[in-house]
Formats: sequence, structure tokens, C-alpha cells
Amino acid sequence: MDSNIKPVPVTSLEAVIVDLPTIREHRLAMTTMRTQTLVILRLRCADGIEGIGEATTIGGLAYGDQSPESIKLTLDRYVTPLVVGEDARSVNAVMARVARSVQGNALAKSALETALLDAQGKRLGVPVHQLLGGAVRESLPVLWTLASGDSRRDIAEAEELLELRRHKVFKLKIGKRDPRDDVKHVAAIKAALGERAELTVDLNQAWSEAIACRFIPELEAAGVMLVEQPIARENRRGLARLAQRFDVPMMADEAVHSAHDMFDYACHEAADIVALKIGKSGGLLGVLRCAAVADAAGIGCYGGTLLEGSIGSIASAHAFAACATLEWGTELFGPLLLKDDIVVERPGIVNYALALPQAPGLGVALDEDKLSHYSRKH
Ligand code: MUC
Ligand code: MG
Repeated sequence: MDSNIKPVPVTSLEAVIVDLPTIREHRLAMTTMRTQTLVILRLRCADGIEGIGEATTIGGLAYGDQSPESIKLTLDRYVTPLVVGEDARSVNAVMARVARSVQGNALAKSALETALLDAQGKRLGVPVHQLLGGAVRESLPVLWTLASGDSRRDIAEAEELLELRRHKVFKLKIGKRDPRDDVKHVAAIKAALGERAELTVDLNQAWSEAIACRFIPELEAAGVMLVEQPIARENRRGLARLAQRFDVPMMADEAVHSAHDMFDYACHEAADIVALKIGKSGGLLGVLRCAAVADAAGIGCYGGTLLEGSIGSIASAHAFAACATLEWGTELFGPLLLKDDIVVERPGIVNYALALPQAPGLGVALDEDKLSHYSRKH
């Protein structure tokens, strides 16, 4: 049989939990991070090729309903038996097989699909974005999140990053404190940075609709560029009312995971922008499906993160590079929030943008010593 049509069985899957310290405390409305936990998936194939993937969430179960430990359990106990022996080249068929027997668990599915695409790209000698139909853009603008919890420290951090030409858009994580203090914090940072930087805010669902109506005008007056997920993800009608009421665009994050959610939000004109994330959509192909629905509805796309490390961030970059439109840039800074890494070469951000890797597969290689050093032993 010709080597191109001969199946290449998957021989094993190995999920490793990795704990990495962050460079500083990262304060979000629902948790304060001092470490980030990644689940790294290694998928080995009969032709000797290994694909790697990553599934990462924020703050254990604080952000979503899948924890690093549950992701590993899902992969070990339920996904592995469905995938071993299947043809590694048939990414859609393998993912459909898993979807028939595993409900939900989008993060584990995202790690699997990433590893399959990485392996297939290495097999064919092409970067992952080419497997997705090719890149529409070769580099991606990346913002930085200021979340130390202290206005002066955030301003100093932003000044340093502007000086380095690493970021010129900053996302402020608010929602933990009294709204009056949050608004003062945002206004102080905008006043210090002026026209040199753009600011966005992410409430991570912290406000009620009434509080949002009371304080969004102050955020608008302070000059924020967009407001991300101000209210509970379940309150679709509320977000639609806010989008209708205010000029500043509303971005849906926690509320929109799949293309189905996107369709629902689009039908109800419930957001101006959507934060796409491979982890929410169950992989890179899910992001493209979600983006296609957003495009059809005239909703702007933004390349979001669950603060993945280098593997997840680069996988996201391949998907975001292949999206037809990406009007609002990305936030693929996750690796730079970590003190150390488990890949040989961490992606860098130069002139405010991340360059899309052009090597076969994802274009990222594991550093075996670092992986073993940071992997959870029990
Ligand atoms: C989120 O909700 O957007 C993205 C950047 C960041 O600091 O946290 C994430 C999560
Ligand atoms: Mg968000």
C-alpha cells in the first residue's frame, strides 16, 4: 500500500500535569494566581512521530468546570482507549469518535486535537496553520493583562512594556473590589498612560446588570476600548441590553464556548465581540467554526487565552492566524506570565506582536529536563 494511504495508528497518550510559578500575583475577580498548572499531552504514533498538546484552565475550578486533575483523568481513563489504534492522520474522524463517547470536556478535547494536528503537520512537513487552510496573517498583536492589584505597580509595569515595545494594549482585571475603587483604578492607569496605550477591562462576570449600568458610563468616560464579560455568563439577555445601551463594545467570553453558543448570541444580538479560545471550543477547528458564525453575524473576533503556556498559546496562534477576520487582536501572552517554561524556545513578542511559527507542526519542542523538573510527581 502507498505510504500516503496506509493508516498510522496512535500508539499511546500520556498526560502530564505541570506546575509553573508566575512572575507575580495575577489577581482576577474569582481567584489570585501564584502558579499556573498546565496539562501537557504527548501523543505517540506508529510512524515514530509525537504530537504535543496542552489543556490549561485558570485557578483550578475557579474559572470553569474542568480542573487540571479532571482533564488528566478524562484523557487517561476515557479518551486514551478511544484513540489508541485509530488513524492519527484522520483528525476529524478521531475527534468525532471521541465526541460520541465523551460529553463536554472541551479542554481535554482541545489538547487531543492540538496533538493530532501537531503530529500531522510534522508528518507532512507543514506548519499547523497550513492544515487549517493557511494563515491570513503572519503575526498577531498581543495585549498584556495588568493584574497586580495595585495601580502604581500596574502603571510601572505598563511603562516598562511600552518602553520595550512589547505591548501597547492593556487589559485590566477588575471586579474583585468595590466598583468605585475599580473605576478609580482604571481611570488612574488611563490618565498615566494617555494616548500611548489602549485599555480594556475584564470583569469575569463579577457585576450585576444594575451595577454594570451604573458604572459602565464611568469606564466609558475613562476611555476604555471594550468591556469584557461584565455580567454572569447565563445572563444573555442582560448582555444584549448592555450592548444595546452603551457605545463601548461588549465582549462575550465565559458566555460563548462553541459555535452553537455563538449562533445563539448572534441571534439575540447579545455581544459586539467574542473572545475565541481553543480550550473553550474543544480545539483549533472549533475556534474556526465559532469565528465563522461570528463573522456571518457581524460580531468581531478576538484571540483569547486561558493563560496557556507556550504549547497552548502557539496552538491558539495557528488557529487565530487562520481566522478570516480578527479585528480585536489577541492576548496570547500566557508564557510571559510564567517564570520558566517547559519548551526549548519560548515564543517572543517583538514590536507588539507574536510571529507565527513556520516550522512543521506547532513549531514548539518540549524541553525534557524542564518538563520532568516541573511535572507533578504525585
Ligand atoms: C479571561 O477571562 O479572559 C485572559 C487574560 C487574563 O489575564 O486572564 C484570562 C482569562
Ligand atoms: Mg475574559
